[in-house]
Amino acid sequence: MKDILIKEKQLKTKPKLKKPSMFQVLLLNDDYTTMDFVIEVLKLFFVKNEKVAKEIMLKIHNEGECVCGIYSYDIAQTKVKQVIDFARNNNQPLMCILRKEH
Ligand code: TYC
Repeated sequence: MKDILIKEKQLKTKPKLKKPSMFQVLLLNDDYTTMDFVIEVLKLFFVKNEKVAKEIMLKIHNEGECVCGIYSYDIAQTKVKQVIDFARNNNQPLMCILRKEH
């Protein structure tokens, strides 16, 4: 009995360490943002080289969206804000969203 009680206590006090959720940052296609602008965004905010940036831009253009990076919540949220601010300051309607990974 004593053993069982000790086991229960150990179970109850066992630290529950959950891995932090990760968040995908996606760019969405639209009809107006220029291809060159999207390539620039991918180089500036997602650290892609010219070749990879062009491939990702074309994937978004053809398929509607693409995951451009995966980060913890705070960094993902900051990326979304930085990209949207940069796009609006340059009169581009580009959309950037965050999606929780499962
Ligand atoms: N579809 C745009 C065009 O034809 C290009 C584009 C690509 C826009 C990717 C947004 O996330 C985007 N000019």
